Amino acid sequence: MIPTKNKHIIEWVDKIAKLTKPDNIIWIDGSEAQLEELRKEAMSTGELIKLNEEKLPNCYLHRSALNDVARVEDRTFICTKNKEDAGPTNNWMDPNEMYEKLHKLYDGSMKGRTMYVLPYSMGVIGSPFAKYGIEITDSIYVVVSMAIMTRMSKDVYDALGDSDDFVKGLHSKAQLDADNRYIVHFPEDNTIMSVNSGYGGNVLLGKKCFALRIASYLGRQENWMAEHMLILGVEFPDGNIQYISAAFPSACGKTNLAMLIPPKIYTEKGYKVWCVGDDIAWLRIGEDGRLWAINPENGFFGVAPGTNAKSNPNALASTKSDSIFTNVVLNLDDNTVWWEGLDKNPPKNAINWKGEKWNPDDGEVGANPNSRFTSPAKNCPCISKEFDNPAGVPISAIIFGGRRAKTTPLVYQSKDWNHGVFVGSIMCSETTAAATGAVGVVRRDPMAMLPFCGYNMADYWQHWINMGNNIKNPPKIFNVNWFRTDDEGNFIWPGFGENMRVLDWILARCNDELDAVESPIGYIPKSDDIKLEGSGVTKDVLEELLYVDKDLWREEVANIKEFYSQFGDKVPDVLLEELKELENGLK
Ligand code: GTP
Ligand code: SPV
Ligand code: MN
Repeated sequence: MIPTKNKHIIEWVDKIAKLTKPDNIIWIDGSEAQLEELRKEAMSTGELIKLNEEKLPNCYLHRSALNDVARVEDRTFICTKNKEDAGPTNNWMDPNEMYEKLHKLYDGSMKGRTMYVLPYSMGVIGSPFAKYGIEITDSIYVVVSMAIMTRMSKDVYDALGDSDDFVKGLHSKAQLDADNRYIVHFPEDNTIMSVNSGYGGNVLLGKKCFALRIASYLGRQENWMAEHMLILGVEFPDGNIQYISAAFPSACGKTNLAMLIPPKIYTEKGYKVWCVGDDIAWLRIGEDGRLWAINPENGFFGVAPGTNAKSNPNALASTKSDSIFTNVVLNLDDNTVWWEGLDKNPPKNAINWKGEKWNPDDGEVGANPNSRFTSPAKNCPCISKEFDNPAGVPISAIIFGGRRAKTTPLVYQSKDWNHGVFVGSIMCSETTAAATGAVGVVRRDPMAMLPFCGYNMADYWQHWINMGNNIKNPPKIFNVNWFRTDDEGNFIWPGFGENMRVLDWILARCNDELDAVESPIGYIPKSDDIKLEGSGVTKDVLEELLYVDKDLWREEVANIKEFYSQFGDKVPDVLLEELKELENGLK
């Protein structure tokens, strides 16, 4: 039975069914009974492998195709009528041409398969922040993952009523043909089309495709922001909680920071950190003139390698039930999972992410470097009590950050909002396994949104500036870098829980409790103001971490000019002035 009378949904599903020609259509209602039936079916085909019910209740392993393990940025498109609206950093094709091309790929792509229609909400259903989506897919993995990652429920139909204000997402695995893999956004039509992939970021359409690419486009029109940001709350000993959001590129530490456990010198005093979100923030100006944020997601799609009881115990705990693991090692002895960096005891009797017998002594990794866990946010021991608050949380500080061996200091503060936008616009980071292509290449990744901005990046900067003009009490903006290395390539800063020491300084600055040193790039901490007790970091090392090398920054300026130049005269004047000021300061 069709669970909605919304004619926009019914007509669209009908049209897609005629195109893709499934044997069968199942309308997903979000009920546990229906999900359990689908999991059973997926187990019978090997799409899901049931794990040890005692150790990992209701957990499953999934392996994606060998050539399909990460986002495909070179095959991701923003199709607006005008090419300029997509901008020089997005792939673009004329929408009509793209629709035609895609229709050929979807034609009959679900023959012999079942088509699932799933209603979901990004944000709490009914909240002023919430946006709704319908995803059509031929993958059970997508259905059961979306059930964790979003608020997937037939209640969305009630919330929508007769409205056509929902994002249409069409996904078909088709033949998983890498040469015809496309992840396409039509922001002017509220439509996403994904074909020939089965990997998370390409197919869980509520996440990057909707909550960032389409949502950033909507945010510009509706005066809000969709950002690649974690959200966390720092609770002070007196019980007061202040919230921070932070944008780091993929696999650069958002999940880890969002769930950090502070060092002893803080926990002893009663400090705690609460996680509101680990990947995406939607931000709106509140009636009180502050910026308020929600996490539109309902789960974590986290990087497995490196996650362990020491680096991120909260993430690890989140994976202990009701989770799906993708492309990790299967331990055949007890039917559990393993990945590099989990512990020092790789299983001897095991299957690697490729589905082959694997011996840890052979020198090859067992888990894919971009292997992931999909876990309900509710599982996280430090999930914020505001997680489901439809109003969100007020943001005191915004942090930008990247993976940078040199140049960028451990932390610095921008001079004001516009300078903060400049700091975000010049973000630079090494590429990681989260996307296909070379790893470790330094590239500009403004606001960690290079692969996720659904329109012209220069217009996006202008939108940030416009937002700032309308926020009476804006967050302070900072930049961090946990990844400075010594000459041997070792990380100098201990990172993870120790990052609390930097958050402490950041909030002290927000609360006007500390002075700072002015430098050409912004305010740098006085080295006495970062608490080092128990960190193993000496004051000398801290000073090295905070050092601004003017020669390197002069090279940086030259590179920023080149980066900006591709946007022509669209680069906001405000940013050009900030760039000039930086250049002058370095003379
Ligand atoms: P996406 O889910 O791809 O958006 O990634 P993310 O930004 O959430 O990154 P995540 O927290 O999963 O961390 C990615 C990798 O960086 C993991 O291997 C972590 O162990 C490592 N990492 C995270 N925080 C730190 C840190 O403070 N220092 C160091 N050295 N490594 C870190
Ligand atoms: C990222 O790559 O930033 C992720 C994982 O968070 S994915 O959902 O694949 O985009
Ligand atoms: Mn991410």
